[in-house]
Amino acid sequence: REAKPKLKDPVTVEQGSIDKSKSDAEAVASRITYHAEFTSSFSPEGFDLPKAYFATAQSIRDSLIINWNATYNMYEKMNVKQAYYLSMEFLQGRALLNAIGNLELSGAYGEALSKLGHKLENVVSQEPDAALGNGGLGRLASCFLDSLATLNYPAWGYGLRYKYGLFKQLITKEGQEEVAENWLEMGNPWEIMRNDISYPVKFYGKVVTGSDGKKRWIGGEDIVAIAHDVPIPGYKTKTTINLRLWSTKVPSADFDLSAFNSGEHTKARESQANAEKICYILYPGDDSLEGKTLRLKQQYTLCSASLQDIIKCFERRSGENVRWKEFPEKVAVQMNDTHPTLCIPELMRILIDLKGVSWNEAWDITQRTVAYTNHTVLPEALEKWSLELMQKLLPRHVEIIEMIDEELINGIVAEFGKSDPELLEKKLNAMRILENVELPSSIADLFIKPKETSVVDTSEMSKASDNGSVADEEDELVENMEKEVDLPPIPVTPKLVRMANLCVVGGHVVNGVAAIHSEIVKQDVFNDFYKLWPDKFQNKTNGVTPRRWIYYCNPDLSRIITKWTGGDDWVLNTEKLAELRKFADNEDLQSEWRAAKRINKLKVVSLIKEKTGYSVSPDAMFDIQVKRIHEYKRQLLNILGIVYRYKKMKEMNAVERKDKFTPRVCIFGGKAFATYAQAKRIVKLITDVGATINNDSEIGDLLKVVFVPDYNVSVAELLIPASELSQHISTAGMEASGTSNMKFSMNGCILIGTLDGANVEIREEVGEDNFFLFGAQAHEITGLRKERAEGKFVPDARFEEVKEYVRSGVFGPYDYDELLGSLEGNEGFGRGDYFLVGKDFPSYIECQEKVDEAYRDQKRWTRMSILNSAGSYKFSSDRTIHEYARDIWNIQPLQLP
Ligand code: T68
Repeated sequence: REAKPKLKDPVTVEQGSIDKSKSDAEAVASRITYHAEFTSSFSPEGFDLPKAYFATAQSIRDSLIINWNATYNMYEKMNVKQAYYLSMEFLQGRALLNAIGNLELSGAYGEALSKLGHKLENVVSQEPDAALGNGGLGRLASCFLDSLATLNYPAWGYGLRYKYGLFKQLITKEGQEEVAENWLEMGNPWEIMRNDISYPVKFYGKVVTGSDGKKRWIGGEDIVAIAHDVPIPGYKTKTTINLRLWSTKVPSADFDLSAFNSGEHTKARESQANAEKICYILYPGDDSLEGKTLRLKQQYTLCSASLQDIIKCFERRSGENVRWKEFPEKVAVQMNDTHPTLCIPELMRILIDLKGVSWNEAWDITQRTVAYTNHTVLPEALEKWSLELMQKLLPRHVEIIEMIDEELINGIVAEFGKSDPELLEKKLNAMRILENVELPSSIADLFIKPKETSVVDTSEMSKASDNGSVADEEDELVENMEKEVDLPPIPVTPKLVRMANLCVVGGHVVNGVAAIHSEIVKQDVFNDFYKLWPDKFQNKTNGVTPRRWIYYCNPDLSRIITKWTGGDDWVLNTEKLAELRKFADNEDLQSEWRAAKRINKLKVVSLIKEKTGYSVSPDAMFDIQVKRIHEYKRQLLNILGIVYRYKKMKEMNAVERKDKFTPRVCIFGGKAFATYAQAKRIVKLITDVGATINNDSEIGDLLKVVFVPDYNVSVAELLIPASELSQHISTAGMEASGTSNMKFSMNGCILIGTLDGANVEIREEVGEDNFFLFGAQAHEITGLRKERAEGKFVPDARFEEVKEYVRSGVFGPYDYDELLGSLEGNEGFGRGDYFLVGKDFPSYIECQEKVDEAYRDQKRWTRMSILNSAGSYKFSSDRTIHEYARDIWNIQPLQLP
């Protein structure tokens, strides 16, 4: 037997990069010029900013690759347990400043670039954001990678390499417009394409049983997923972990040469285009069947390619002794929400069909390997897939899911017995993975009324009459029959796969992302499961990386923190921030603190001028709400509060106005999902209100309203450090956690918010005097909605007044009936104010009056601001990652020598 090839000794940065004989800056400069000459994709003359950015990035990438290789080799050699974070989204933002800083080369790079004629900050701002995500969920994944690398945990991220990032948002007179974001247009210096790491991924086809009784999935459409590795450097450590992103193409032979030669050029490339489109964009519109199919293909591609890769790694590291039951001792798979749920049946399929593991053993391995994080309680956001579609696309997986569902049914029957059919039916309805799918007859017989689930033909009509929607359609049907029209089959309750239930059943841990959210997960969303398996449920309050979200984005504040806490170790141990508490009233700290805020505000004054044309005063309070536009996040409450403020100002004379109101710049930012009409109307209202108020000379600097277009990670890095008040005002119980609330608090911003998500814990940490609280609480919401539905709710006169004011046309001719109607009864556009904007409006505007008052006392305000930074130490993603590592993944840190 041949000896195993020896693993190479890890190469270190010192060996491979900077020439120590020269000064660091000189060495860096020569590396940059080397890349400008030899690896550049620009013409030889000149060294303008885009070229400088690429050469700088390529020079730092060399160091990252050296550390990446060393980290990889160490994991291979030590065969440690590794965690794999599977996510459809990673919202990485820019990488250059972070990489330079983490490698502790900021000084050298600054100096080198200035020798070459550029400022580091200008070079850095050339980089397009990597926006492979929508919002919080994707940004959380990126913060986690940063913490994993920094804390030396053996872990990788897996995602998809979307050709186009999240759309670019334009704000026009019509409101939001979406434009494709071609972030890879100029090339991506951060990725390493691995031509030798690719896996086949199959769709459609059929399942056959071989003579050995083994199932085989054959035929169908085959594509290939190719690995692109993005090095993720830890802060002040050599550990550089990996974000592996998959792109898709057809197997290389799949080019129809004869079609091409006979002139059918498009046809020749058809299968290639079909394969590539899987990774075109994040969340393609799914109103059409094509759109739905594409999304499911995306999810399966991520799961299948990543698991094949993880399994190959396990086999490679096991050498000749592959013991499948030890798989969970080497591998932890975290599913970031339900989008990677197909990991469960895919792992089962590979283990059973390809590796010969028995069903029971495969199920045990799968359960011990995967865990699920829930990020939402909104019922409409809990994913359900059409069983029919899934059956076509992934026939073998559906067989496996059906088996899992059947075992679950048996388990539920064993637990609750058959003596109380009503209870049993209730449990089965809530917990089954398959919805609207017949029960096995032995169980169905227990219930008097079997549920009708299939497509109804006319002969079946009488049976379906117990179902409201079917009955309505039935009337139409009869009417149509009388007209003798051709009748399409009526779709009835479609058969669905509930992905969240599959996650809860198939994983060993389910976690929520803030304390209150995890309680809702247990008591409401998955209550039946919680009662059955209480130990499966955990809380992991989110966190954000203090590197990106204070240290790099707010250098002025960072210097102050370092000075007053006696060193920069707070960047790694945020507990140190708490030491600022002792100095909250210290006048020197206070004036330094305010000066830093002012510098950051001045940057935003320029940003606003550049992006919107509006001039705003740095002396006014910067009041910010930036997040995805959603009705539950209630940007509408904020803008109606502003409208109320404006109306009151107009009713006063100049002296009264100045006396009563604190000057404010109200800043909004965020994208509305392209097909979310109501969210887009909210954007339109904000910009219309801004256009009126900002041009009202009577009001001047007392109130400005701006919508910063195309909010993304880089814009957040500018806005958050400049913020003084930030709004986290979701209907209580609806925001799972929120993470920008943590970033704002860290940067000395005071929050106005409801008792929702992580607000609850932030308020606990920073102290209730340093948080502006208003609004109904989560436990009251159901009752309030009921009251509203019964017509018992009497809206506050101020709320009626403000809606009337908008309707009067002060903010332009746009018809706001559909938007404002949603806050009213149930007639016409009325949607019964599901998000309770009307209910919370009075307490919100009263709370805003307290904000004005507090801001007038700058000493008090600065104290509150300092106490926010000081109290934010808990919300570092380092703390969160330690908890995941300890309580879910069971992985240990491993540091390079
Ligand atoms: C967010 N969820 C939560 N979802 O809204 C936020 N959903 O409270 C929380 O802080 C954050 O997750 C991190 O835990 C999302 O961002 C999505 O983006 C999403 C995307 C597709 C389908 C469903």
